[in-house]
Amino acid sequence: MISKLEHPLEMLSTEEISLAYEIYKTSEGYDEATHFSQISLVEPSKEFLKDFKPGDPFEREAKLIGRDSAFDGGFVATINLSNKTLNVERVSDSAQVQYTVQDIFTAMTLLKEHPDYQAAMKKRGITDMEKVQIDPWPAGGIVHEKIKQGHRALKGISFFKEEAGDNPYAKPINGVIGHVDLTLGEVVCVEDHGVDPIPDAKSNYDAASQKILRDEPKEIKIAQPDGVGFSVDRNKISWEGWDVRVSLTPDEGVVLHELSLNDRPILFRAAMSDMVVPYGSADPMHSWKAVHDGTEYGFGRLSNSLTLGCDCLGEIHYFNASGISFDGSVEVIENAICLHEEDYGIQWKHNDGMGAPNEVRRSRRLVISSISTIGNYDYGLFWYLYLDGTIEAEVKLTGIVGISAYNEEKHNPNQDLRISKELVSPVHQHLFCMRLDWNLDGGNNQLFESEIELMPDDDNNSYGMQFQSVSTHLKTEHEAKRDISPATSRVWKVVNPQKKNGMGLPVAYKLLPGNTPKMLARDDSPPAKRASFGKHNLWGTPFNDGEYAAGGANSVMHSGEGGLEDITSGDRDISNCDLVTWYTFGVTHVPRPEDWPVMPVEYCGFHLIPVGFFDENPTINLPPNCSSDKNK
Ligand SMILES: [Cu+2]
Repeated sequence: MISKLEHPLEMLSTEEISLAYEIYKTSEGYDEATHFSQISLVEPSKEFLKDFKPGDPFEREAKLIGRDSAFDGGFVATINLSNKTLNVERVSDSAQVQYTVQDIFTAMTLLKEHPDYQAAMKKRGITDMEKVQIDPWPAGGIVHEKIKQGHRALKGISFFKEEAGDNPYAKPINGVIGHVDLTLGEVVCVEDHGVDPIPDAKSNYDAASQKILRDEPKEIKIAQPDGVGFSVDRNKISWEGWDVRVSLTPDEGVVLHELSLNDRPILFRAAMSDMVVPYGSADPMHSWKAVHDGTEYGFGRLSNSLTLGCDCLGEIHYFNASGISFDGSVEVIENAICLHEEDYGIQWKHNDGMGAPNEVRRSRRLVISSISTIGNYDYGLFWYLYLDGTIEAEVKLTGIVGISAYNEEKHNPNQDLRISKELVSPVHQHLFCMRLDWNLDGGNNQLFESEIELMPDDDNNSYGMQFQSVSTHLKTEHEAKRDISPATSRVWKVVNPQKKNGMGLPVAYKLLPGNTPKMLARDDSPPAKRASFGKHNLWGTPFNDGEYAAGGANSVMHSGEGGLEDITSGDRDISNCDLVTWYTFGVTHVPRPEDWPVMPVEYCGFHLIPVGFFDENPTINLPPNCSSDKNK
């Protein structure tokens, strides 16, 4: 019996996940080797959702993904939870479904039991396998010669963990890479690039391991004695005119649905489609790395249970999210999404010295966030909604950088940066691709590029100091492949040509890029093929159901077909359409000593800002109370 749901975009409940598993167990393909990667809601069509009214009937469907004993890429089952039917599609052997937790443990166990691996450890003085931590990494992209086409694989690198609780990354075991064929259930090769000494220093990051702790800082208390400013109805949030529905999907993490302001739609759906972390080092422990953390391991699937006062501070509302474990049991991530309000300094101010009033208003923002831990790295995904109509997406990068024991003869100091006396960390990038499905003020949208150009020298511009803002309509998918240009103040505008503001001009939102690279690897390199979304910062496509995956569906062992480069290969018309923009942003990480033993948060992201969406400053009507007024 499924509890009553009120909206078709509510997250899958634990009961629905159990039911999906029960239905799948009756399918022909289900066997003793069946392991699940993930489960997600099949979201109803855009038309259905746009017409949906409270009380309308709706069906629920789940997509259940996993692998079994068949020698292909696994299965994708669509399960109708309302009428209990299912449809199973097999993934061809050119790709594999997402890694399961079982895959990870299988790789660790097989390697530790393998004589070649044990011999490689012994060469380094390690005989106690309990003290070895193996990190399995995706084996796609640069596939080892012993892994056959159509096989699922992982590459294991190792760390020496002297005592339980130690930071294993302080003691990387250089040289050894174990290749595990998960389809065969075998170790097919243990590469050994030579022995380097294992570092001595421990470099633990917990408080008890620090020689001196700072004095406890004075408490900052965030209290909202009158209650919070937002309201939550199941997974719908309302705040200061904003309405948005949130969910957490296994690949994307937090998803914003049907985002509107003052009942004017802005985004139909916004989510992180994929991400990639290409490494730039020649060190054999890293030279092959370009993991799609979001889709190979699951950005949402690996979300943390957030803690009050630590992960999130203030008056918090949490949303739980549920998924499936490899064995079919339900996994609940308690407090997976954090919702709260933050004071954000001043919204606007003017101090008039000539008799007009002195006025200042405070800003605040609504924060919707989650944090995912993928191996050594931790990523926060933060969405902020502001009082002035601004939407901000921010990724917070923290956790522990990739590591090798320093070897002066082997390491190029410009590729492998010294972060401690004994350790180097390779240069690498983190590139995130945010898919923004627009519904700006309802109806079709257009995409423009705006930037600044100098006016020509003439009698009107004799000092050569005049410039103007010029806009170019990006009419096709190829025209919309664009890169940032901070020197010309380049932004992109999404426009609704049918909806005019009080000046008779079409309403718009601009995408304001942050400082961001694009992919540095050569265009025909394995990472660039697999993560083609990294080749440009901006992409635009006409909405087409099924086009969600910037790196192609089922990215494990995949060479990249079906990603954004393929999606846009037909150069479709986007001149006036149901517009989707894809924005790739991130950081090129040149590790520094301050990143060790754990990285202080580094930030990247972008803003979406109204441009003529309103007729005046939409916060002019904020009441003038300052917090000190309340204390009088
Ligand atoms: Cu990094």
